[in-house]
Amino acid sequence: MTRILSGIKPTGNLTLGNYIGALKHFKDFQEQGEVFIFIADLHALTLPIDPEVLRQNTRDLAAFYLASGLDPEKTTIFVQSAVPQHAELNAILQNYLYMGELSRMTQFKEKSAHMKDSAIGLGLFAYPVLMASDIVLYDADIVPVGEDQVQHVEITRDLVNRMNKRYGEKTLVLPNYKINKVGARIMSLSDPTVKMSKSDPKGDIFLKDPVEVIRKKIMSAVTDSGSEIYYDKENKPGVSNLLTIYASLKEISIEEAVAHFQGYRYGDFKKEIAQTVIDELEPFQKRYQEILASGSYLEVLRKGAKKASQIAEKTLKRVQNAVGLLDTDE
Ligand code: ATP
Ligand code: LTN
Repeated sequence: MTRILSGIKPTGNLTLGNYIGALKHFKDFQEQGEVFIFIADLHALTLPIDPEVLRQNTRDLAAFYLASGLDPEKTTIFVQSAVPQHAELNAILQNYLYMGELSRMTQFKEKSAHMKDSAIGLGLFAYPVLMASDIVLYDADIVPVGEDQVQHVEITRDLVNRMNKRYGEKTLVLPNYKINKVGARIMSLSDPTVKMSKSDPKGDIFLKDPVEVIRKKIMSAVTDSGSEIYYDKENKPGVSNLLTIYASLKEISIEEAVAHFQGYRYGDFKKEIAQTVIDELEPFQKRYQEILASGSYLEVLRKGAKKASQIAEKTLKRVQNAVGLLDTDE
């Protein structure tokens, strides 16, 4: 059976970008294979974060996962740090990714650009090693992610090929990334040339924003000069971003979205986009509140970690064995 795995870092308030690029689609994979969705809390430590904030973000993300329609009977939902095999495999795999290739990672370059060397943690640099461990531990075939994470799946593939060449073809399973045709990169509403990002919020719509705040943010989104509505990422990044948001929520193509808005003025265009976002997020927020208040997510996470750990242990043993670590229980 196809294994599908993905995760989100509990680094901040989830944005509409996270929802469209990742969260919204996770549930669709439940019909296509065996799904593992986790909270990448160890990854959240790669940049400074307050302990209480991290804990609360983790609870929030668990509730968001469940509110998005993930069914714990079908999907294994868990917290990364609750499955110790992630860190154990990381300790082995860190020897097979190299300084040169890690220093070329776009995410590392972007996140460390304004930091002094003396403040950049090793975890930020070695981020792709832990991410590769997350993926290969479950023999994942498919990794659904937004565009910004493709490079990390590619370096995981390099690592898998390297390991398999050295230790035998069956050591690790080679994963493929999967990105959405529409909505893999939602841009900031105030500066549509930069990604909407939860750790660097500029013109973001947060999944927890009250609906009237969402409406205000969309109504004041940067549009472009001219008055026509068409898709042109280079020259009309603001309008193109709003069209992308609309198309991905309505699950239609960009062409269909453009056709729909023919003859609209910017004001009415934005009004309709705002209502579309609200129609999607309002019921989602209600489910999220209920789940959070009931605390039901805790049992889901406990069961998920138990199941994940059993599967992860098999892979870990296989790798320990392949690289030559002695198993004294043998
Ligand atoms: P951070 O700002 O902390 O790096 P982030 O907002 O980029 O966080 P991640 O936890 O890195 O969020 O990403 C979770 C998932 O959401 C990933 O699959 C990522 O590709 C996707 N994603 C993040 N931002 C966007 C965006 N603007 N558009 C589409 N998908 C996105
Ligand atoms: N790096 C990812 C989060 C993440 C992930 C993973 C995604 C950590 N491990 C494994 C898919 C598979 C991010 O920043 N979105």
